[in-house]
Amino acid sequence: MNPLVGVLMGSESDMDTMKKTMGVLDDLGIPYETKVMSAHRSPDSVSSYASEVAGRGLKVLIAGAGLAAHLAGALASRTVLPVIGVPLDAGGLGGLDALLSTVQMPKGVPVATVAVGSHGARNAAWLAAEIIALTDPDLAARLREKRGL
Ligand code: RP5
Repeated sequence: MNPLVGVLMGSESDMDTMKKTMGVLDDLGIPYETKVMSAHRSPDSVSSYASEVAGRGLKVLIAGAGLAAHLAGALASRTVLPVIGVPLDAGGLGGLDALLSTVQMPKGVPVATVAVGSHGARNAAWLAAEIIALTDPDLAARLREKRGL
């Protein structure tokens, strides 16, 4: 199936946490693709990915990064797809550095920012599912069933 969600992360070292995102997407039956790219170490890859991804039919991007976490914002600067940012605790400031870097976007370029770490990683997938469910009644029904609503 063609991916509906892009799960991006700034480093291979983010993989363990971002696997929580993938686990929820797997449970919900939502196809996704995953890539490692960095706003700082591979900015050209981030720019070209964000520019072409909507044209391939993806609906939502989820970006996890730690430290000066600019991946979600850099993606959002190049697409009008919804971007969900997952701030990660890469050491030092307990993830507060990544939280502020991800959430404090200027007007007109939103990043929907979830909690630091594994709770946020899981919720990013739930939120992406809720966005996709706006136009997918079967998925909306699955979400209601899993949430007991
Ligand atoms: C960020 O720097 C990444 O998202 C990661 O959380 C952090 C550390 O990256 P590595 O030095 O482990 O590659 O860009």
